[in-house]
Amino acid sequence: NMRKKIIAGNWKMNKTPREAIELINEIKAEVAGASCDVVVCPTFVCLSASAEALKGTNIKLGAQNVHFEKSGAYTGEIAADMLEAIGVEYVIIGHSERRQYFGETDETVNKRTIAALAGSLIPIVCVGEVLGEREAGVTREVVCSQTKLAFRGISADDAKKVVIAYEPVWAIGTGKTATSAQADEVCKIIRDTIKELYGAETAEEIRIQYGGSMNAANAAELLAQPNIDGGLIGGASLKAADFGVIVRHA
Ligand code: 3PY
Repeated sequence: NMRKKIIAGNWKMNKTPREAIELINEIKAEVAGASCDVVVCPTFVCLSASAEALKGTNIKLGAQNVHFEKSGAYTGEIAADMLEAIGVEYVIIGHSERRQYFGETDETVNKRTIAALAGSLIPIVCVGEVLGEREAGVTREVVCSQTKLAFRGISADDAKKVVIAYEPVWAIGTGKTATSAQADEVCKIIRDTIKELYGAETAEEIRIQYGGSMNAANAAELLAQPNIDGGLIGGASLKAADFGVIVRHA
């Protein structure tokens, strides 16, 4: 396929601005000349400093969330235009940690995705089943439904820009990884869902990452799967050398 791979680091709630700059300087050296898209997603308070540190590099900047309203009385929230104005190009939406701990629902994921696209940000929309759902054999139903709801009201032109991250929740921060066959199978299910919604061309173009304890040791095999177009990297994205290895495998 013609899809350009994309490796994004989800730094979660780690690093001060000073530490973010240090890590970016280490990562810069590791990923110079990468043939894939490379994105780092620090916390909101690190974004401005990170944007400065990333100038002139091949690394793009992403945020970890975005609010769906444009402005107003939403204490503590941040709008897409504000992110775009400081050099943010990507935004993670609906990460399982937000679904688990912060009341994120399929409906708010959809609203954030629409707002991100309206603000010229590329959404990285996370979907994935929890352990109980996998064990109950309903993984297909869960990810199909999450995908359909996330894309509700989004045009085919916009849909193509979206990156989907398949993150089996049982493999996040647990050290457990889906086997490459399991991961590819679900990424294929997601691609088929996009085909159902938007047709074969969009399904062929849209990029689907695997996320969930992807690391320097397992990245090569996961990234070699036909339906896996990259990775959303947790812990390993905080280690420049490991992140570099993953990027070189993409
Ligand atoms: C992980 O690998 O732990 C992730 O959550 C990536 O987003």
